[in-house]
Order: sequence, then C-alpha cells, then structure tokens
Amino acid sequence: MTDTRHVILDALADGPATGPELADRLNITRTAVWYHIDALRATGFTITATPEGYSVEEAPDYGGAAIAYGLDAPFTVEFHDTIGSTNDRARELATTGTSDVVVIAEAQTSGRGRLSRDWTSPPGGIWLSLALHPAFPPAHAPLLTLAAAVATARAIEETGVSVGVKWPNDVLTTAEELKVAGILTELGTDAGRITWLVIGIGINANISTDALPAGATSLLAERGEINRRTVVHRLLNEFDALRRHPDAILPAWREHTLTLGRSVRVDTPDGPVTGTAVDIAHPGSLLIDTDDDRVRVHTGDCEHLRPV
Ligand code: BT5
Repeated sequence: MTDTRHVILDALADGPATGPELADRLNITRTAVWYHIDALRATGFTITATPEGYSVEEAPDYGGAAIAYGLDAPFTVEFHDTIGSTNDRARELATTGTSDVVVIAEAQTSGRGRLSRDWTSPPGGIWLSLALHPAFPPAHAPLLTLAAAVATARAIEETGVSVGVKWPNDVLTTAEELKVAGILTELGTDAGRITWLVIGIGINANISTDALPAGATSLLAERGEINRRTVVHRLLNEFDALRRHPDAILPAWREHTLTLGRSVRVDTPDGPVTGTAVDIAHPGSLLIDTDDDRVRVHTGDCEHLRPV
C-alpha cells in the first residue's frame, strides 16, 4: 500500500471528502485521486461517490490497509500473508530502533510459545506482535504482558465469547477453560534498560478446532465467524490505553482473571508451588498461600487444579 493511499484512507476515515479536496491535501491531480480510489476498491474497500464526496462504506475484513483504516491507537501496521513468526519480525524492527509497529500475519510457519514451544498458526487466526520501546526498567516488563492479556480478553469478550485470563498470559473460555489466546513477551536489556520489547499475541479466531491442539478452542467454534479487524482494533486501543496508565493494569487484570481464589500449581524454575492463588502484586507476581506460607511467584507455568 502506497503512502498516498494511506493518506487517502486516513482522510476518508474522518468522513467523506471530494476529489478536489483530496487532490489539494495530497498535492496530486484529480485524475491521480481517481486512480488511487480505484486501486483501493480493487483491494476490497467499498468506496462510493456521494454528493459530499468519496465515502468508505465498507473496509475489507482483514489485511494491512483494512487494519490501518480507522485505527485510533498510534501503531503503524505491517501485514504479511505468511511469515515465520511475527515476533521475529517485530524484534528485527524493534532492535533497529523502530517502535509502535504492529506486525500482523495471516499465517505463521514457525509460530512459537514460551520456552520455544510450538504455536499452531494457520490462516484465519489473529497473529500479531507489537514492537515497543517502553521507558521503564526490565523488571516492570511483566506488567505489559498482563496489559496485553487484559486487552486481548476485552477484545474477545466483544465478540460475545466469555473469557478470562489465567496467570500470567493465557486467555481461556470461562465455561470450559479452553485456550483461545496466548501471549509471548520477549525483550532485550542493556545496563538496566529495556533496549527492545516485543509482545506477541495469538488469537484463535476463524479457525476450525480440527486445526488446533487438544485443550484449545477458537472464536469460530464458540461463536461463529467474527470480524478480525474489529477485534484487532479493540485490542490495540485497549492495550494503548493501559500502557499509558500503568496503575490501571493490575486492577484491570484482577477484574478479568480466572486464577485468583483458585487452587493452583505453578511449576517455577525452583520447583512446584501448590496452594491458593490469593492476589497479584506489582509488577505481575502471583501470591500463593501454601500450607506453610505466602509465596510470591514471578514466573512459571500455572495449572488450575480442579476442586476435590
Ligand atoms: C503461549 O505460549 O501461549 C504464547 C503464544 C504466543 C503466540 C503468538 S502468535 C504471534 C506471535 N508470534 C509468535 O511466534 N508467537 C506469538 P505457551 O503458554 O508456551 O503455550 C504454548 C502451548 O499452547 C503449546 O505447547 C501447545 O500445547 C498449546 N498451543 C499451541 N498452539 C496453540 C493454539 N493455536 N491455541 C491454543 N493452544 C495452542
């Protein structure tokens, strides 16, 4: 998508604009405007010519231009039909100094979860990674993972699927606790500073459960086909709002979590911790009451234990 077409779409996102108005704004001829409008139509935008000017009636369901169109959150969109991992591409961008880019793919061939686990990423999902440069210490990075989990849960809830967050980063259906989304945060540090940070988010959107591993579900299976563009917009807007108000992240997470009050077992690098999850503490540690003590867990795989 050319920059000119981006500018035209930005202008039309605010309402109709005439050919001469667009020509003036872009410093191009009216014939060139007409040519670009036609090219946008060819990419799936329904643009009508009204007495007030050109008007976008409908954006395509997905793709780079569709996601950039009408997006309030200040992210630049980079779209790929197929990529190895959006996290790898976002890392390339973030390590070369670029920030606030969202890399989105229709399919990933080497999608990954935490600890190099595989992440199944066929076409129809939402596979995206944010390239960021937050100005806070590395120890606070877990807060952004929680913010991403809350933003993802809120975006999914809008489709009518009831979900909650399992500490720290899984989004599960509330009914059967099947995994519908996961988050992978990666970062680089130097001299106590974050030099790059990537938050990868995978949502099983319009995917048949036959294509997913056991224990997973999709929005298609839970609700039917959904509009991925709307979900991505809500997710990015929510994440942007939360990162600007870090104090709001833990309260928001408490509102959306399935873990607090539950019997859990967390496999930490120092061994398993079993007990009742009682709270979350800055910058994202889980507080667990065991038989002997209150334990603060910073990282690990959490399992919700069924009540006996
Ligand atoms: C996660 O890891 O949940 C993080 C997933 C992050 C994926 C996104 S997609 C965009 C970006 N680019 C990437 O390459 N990654 C990020 P973890 O908690 O380790 O869960 C991984 C486990 O979930 C696997 O071992 C499987 O058991 C299971 N799994 C794999 N694919 C799944 C899927 N599509 N849906 C649900 N569960 C899945």
